[in-house]
Amino acid sequence: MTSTLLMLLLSIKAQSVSCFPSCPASCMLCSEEAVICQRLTSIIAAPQTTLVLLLTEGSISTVQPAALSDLSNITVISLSHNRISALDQNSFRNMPLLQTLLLDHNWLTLQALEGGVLTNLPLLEVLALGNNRIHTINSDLFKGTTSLRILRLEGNQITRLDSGSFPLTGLRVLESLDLSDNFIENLDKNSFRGFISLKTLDLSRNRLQSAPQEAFSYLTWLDTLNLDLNSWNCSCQLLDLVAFLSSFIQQPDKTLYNGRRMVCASADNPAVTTVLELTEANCVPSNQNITVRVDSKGSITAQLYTRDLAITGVVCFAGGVGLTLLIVLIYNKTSKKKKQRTQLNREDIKEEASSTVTPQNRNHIDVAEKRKSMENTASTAALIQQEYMSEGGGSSPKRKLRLVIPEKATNRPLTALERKIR
Ligand SMILES: *[C@@H]1O[C@H](CO)[C@@H](O)[C@H](O)[C@H]1NC(C)=O
Ligand SMILES: *[C@@H]1O[C@H](CO)[C@@H](O)[C@H](O)[C@H]1NC(C)=O
Ligand SMILES: CC(=O)N[C@H]1CO[C@H](CO)[C@@H](O)[C@@H]1O
Repeated sequence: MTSTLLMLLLSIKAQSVSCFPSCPASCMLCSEEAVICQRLTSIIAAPQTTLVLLLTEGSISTVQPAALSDLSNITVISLSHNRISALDQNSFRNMPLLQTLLLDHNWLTLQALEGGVLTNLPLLEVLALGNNRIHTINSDLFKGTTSLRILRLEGNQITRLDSGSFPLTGLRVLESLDLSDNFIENLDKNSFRGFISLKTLDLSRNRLQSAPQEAFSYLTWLDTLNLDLNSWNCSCQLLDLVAFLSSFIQQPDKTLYNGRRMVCASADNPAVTTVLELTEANCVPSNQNITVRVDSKGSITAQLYTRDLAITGVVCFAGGVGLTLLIVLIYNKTSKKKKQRTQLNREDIKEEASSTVTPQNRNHIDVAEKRKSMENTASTAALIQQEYMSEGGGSSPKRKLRLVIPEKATNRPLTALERKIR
């Protein structure tokens, strides 16, 4: 019974690997047309008749020139999720029917792809190079892949795309380009110039602060665009792009991924938080509030200067020591009261402001405080003048002086003016 079962199992196993003398245990399928294996350390010899070869999730590190050279009818190759860092110029030669080549999740660099690895694949439609270690691309890589419809380069380390990154004429039927999750900071207005059939473009999760609208605006067939999760600097220089995106989003057959919620990483005007909020009117903060602050600052200095001048003038004019001292005392009294009042006001304002601490609010508060102190200063000056006028230079000041001085004597150090008077 047990031996029968064993024989049955063996025969099933033998059948599944029948025409394949060396099908490893980790293979799910080894047939004349398809080989599907995982966890391999190197590429195994597949039958010449193979159409589909999937050797994924292993530790394959290189594709030797001879490894796949007999597979003249092959249409699909996937070597995804391995550790391939080296390719040979002839790794994918003699594959005139290859339509899909998946090399994503490997250790490929620009150096591995240079030298014409992909140059002789006239029917290749799908090329996946995502999640490798590619930091630069140039148009030479795609010289021989004129049938490419889908190109995936997501999850690499590409930092910039200029006019020479992709061929101008070689990718005329490309419909989908995935460049998401790279480090792209710079786009040239001609970066995608050759993509006259492009429908889908993904540039999300990059580091774009801005982009020329021409990079997208001539892509006539573009219907799906993703620019989300970049470092958009929502200042005036982004206005052209915003204008393009606003009209793009309004067309019923076009999709801007996450359109109205695309977040600004920085903005000259902190009130602008999403890219499509940006307008000519709000791309810089209004100058009005800044002007008010600068003006009031200037006038406060002027006011202080005028006050000092007025006091000096009054003092000089009065001449008499007693009268001068009286004025000083009156002034001190009122300014002390004023100080208390201002302090109270300031505390009120602080309490009001404590919940809202935007820079604009702070500006408003500054202006309010300054205006109040200006008013106080003005009223003090008026008071001094009034006192002086009502005294009329009479004889009473001396009496007042005697009465007042003992009361007022405190530990407070004398002001320069007081010292001078004494
Ligand atoms: C490739 O396919 C053609 C047409 O189906 C067939 O005649 C030929 O034998 C195949 N070549 C190999 C090596 O299997
Ligand atoms: C954003 O752009 C403006 C205007 O070009 C520039 O002054 C500002 O420094 C930029 N901000 C950042 C964070 O790069
Ligand atoms: C850009 C900005 O914050 N402008 C403010 C200037 O101050 C007025 C009120 O004085 C506000 O209404 C504006 O929003």
